[in-house]
Amino acid sequence: MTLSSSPIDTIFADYRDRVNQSLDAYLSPENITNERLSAAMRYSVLQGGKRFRPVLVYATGETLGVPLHACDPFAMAVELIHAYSLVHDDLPAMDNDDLRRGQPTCHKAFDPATAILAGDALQTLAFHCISYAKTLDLTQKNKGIQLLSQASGPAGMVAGQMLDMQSEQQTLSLDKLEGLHQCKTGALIRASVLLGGLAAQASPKTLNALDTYASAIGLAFQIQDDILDVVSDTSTLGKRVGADAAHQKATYPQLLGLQGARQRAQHLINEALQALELLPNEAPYLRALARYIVERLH
Ligand code: GRG
Repeated sequence: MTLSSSPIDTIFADYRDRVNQSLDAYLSPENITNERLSAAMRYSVLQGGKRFRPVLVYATGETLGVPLHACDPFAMAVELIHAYSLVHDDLPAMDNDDLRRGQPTCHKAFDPATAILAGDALQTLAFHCISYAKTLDLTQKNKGIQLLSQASGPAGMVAGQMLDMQSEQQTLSLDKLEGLHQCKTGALIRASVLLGGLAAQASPKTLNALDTYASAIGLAFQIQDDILDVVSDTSTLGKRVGADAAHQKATYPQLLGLQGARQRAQHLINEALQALELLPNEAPYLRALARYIVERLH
């Protein structure tokens, strides 16, 4: 892979193909005996998606010189958690969305009860896939499970989702909105980078730098998502068509204006790029991913 000549989608196509193949095999109908559950799980994971979180795992691992196969279980696990969160987030009791990635949401294509169970099963498999990994030692498995459960559970994504629901129809302060998004979106993005560091058995100094990088890009990702919701018709079509009018949420553009939100995202990306200076090499893939966050159009 060369960075100078390729757009970001091409650069990271290898990583995306790799995780797609692993997920396809892992979710093979032979491994999941209930046909309807298997179909709903495969539908929710294998139909599109940028694979941004697995790409972060691989890019971090490769930056630190670890073979990609050592990153596979973590790359799969973060995507499984992400997929579960989207299935549950789309449910009538939450965001009540009809479309996801341009297709009917899982509860529309199947039914809400099946979507709940598919999400539950995807979440369980994320931890299963780390604990059974042949490429990780016991310490890596244990730390990986700790990192992922913290990021996705009541100290991370689930708490963020709860705060998000509680904040509907309210004007939040910027501090509160950032705290909410650090949990809801940022925690899993941060964990993806740190899991790449764990696969590479990175030093505490390197993990610290990765943490600063990852926390900054996690928040910038959400700010850009809010910006895209305002400026891009396709983003709106993909995510908000079925959303209930009552589910109006605070966003960065609302609080800071479009220009202010863009500036905040760029500031965070600069902070992330600066943190990478502490790594043992120039980390071109991680730099490219940070820039991609504020340049992406979907
Ligand atoms: C249900 C516990 C629970 C949590 C849900 C992440 C989340 C929490 C909800 C998603 C709501 C949302 C659209 C947030 C904006 C940022 C975000 C996570 C966008 C979707 O991620 P992408 O852009 O999606 O990586 P793809 O489709 O590319 O995988």
